[in-house]
Amino acid sequence: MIRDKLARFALGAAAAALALPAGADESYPGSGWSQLNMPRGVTDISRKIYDLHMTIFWVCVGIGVVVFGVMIWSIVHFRKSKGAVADVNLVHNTKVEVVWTIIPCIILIAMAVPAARVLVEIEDTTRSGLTIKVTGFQWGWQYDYLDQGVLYYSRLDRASDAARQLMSGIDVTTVPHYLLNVDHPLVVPVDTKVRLLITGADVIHSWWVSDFGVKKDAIPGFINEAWFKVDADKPGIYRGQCAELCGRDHGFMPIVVEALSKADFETWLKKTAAEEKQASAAGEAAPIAAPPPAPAGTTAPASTATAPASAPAAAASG
Ligand SMILES: [Cu+2]
Repeated sequence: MIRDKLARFALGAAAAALALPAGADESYPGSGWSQLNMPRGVTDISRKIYDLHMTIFWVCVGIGVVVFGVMIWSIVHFRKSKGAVADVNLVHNTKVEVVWTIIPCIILIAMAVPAARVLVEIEDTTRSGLTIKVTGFQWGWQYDYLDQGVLYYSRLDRASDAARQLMSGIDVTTVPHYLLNVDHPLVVPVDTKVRLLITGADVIHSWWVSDFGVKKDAIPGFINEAWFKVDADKPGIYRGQCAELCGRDHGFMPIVVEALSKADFETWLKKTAAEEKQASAAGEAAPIAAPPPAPAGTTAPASTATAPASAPAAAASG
């Protein structure tokens, strides 16, 4: 019975994977078989990381084929039934030992050189055009455009939040981008080096958008740096998630980044800054800067109740 069910599930999954060629769904560029691998992404760094990953993957495949090939060939050819007798005198062979030390050393150095080059580039946050402070909290993100006076929260969108509640009765397949959508995405310009200053307000989170090749821990008391520069011809919406188990609602704090053309970004920035200024002059929190409300239909535990209070405090001190 269970075996039947499993077989049907496996068949269904295989059929689904085959039916979905890469890029079938605009919103999920990595559908189908390509989901088994990391994406090439939309930044220069993400492509370098991908190429490095593939180079080292094929080196590993080559080593695997050679090592297992020799092993299997030896087992088959020198088996007891063929009259093979163990050589009990061979305990040491300097030549072989030198070879099997030098060859792996050369392979390791050959892999370390390009890897180090990409790592250095990943860490180089100099000459950025825009700096945004990213604060992870239980359970959402706060984006602070340090030089532009724009600050707001980004949380799981209301439709996903309503559908995820126990016995909500909502078919989650009808919710667009279920659990991968937010109310206010991070908005950035394309073709601009965006530097992120990443920290945490309560526990450790991790800001991860694989299309940018960025995954950085958000640690309370520390500022981690990361950067990305979206290709000039790739404005669009990119999705990610918190990648550090951070508590009860870890699975419900997605990341959405909207990459706009430079002109559109300037328009958005001016409009948002003006809205926030107006709201603070009127003595009220700007609609998109309001602290996140407790999720509807849940009894908030102590940690949820303190999260909105600690997040603005962290912002004020930053
Ligand atoms: Cu988190």
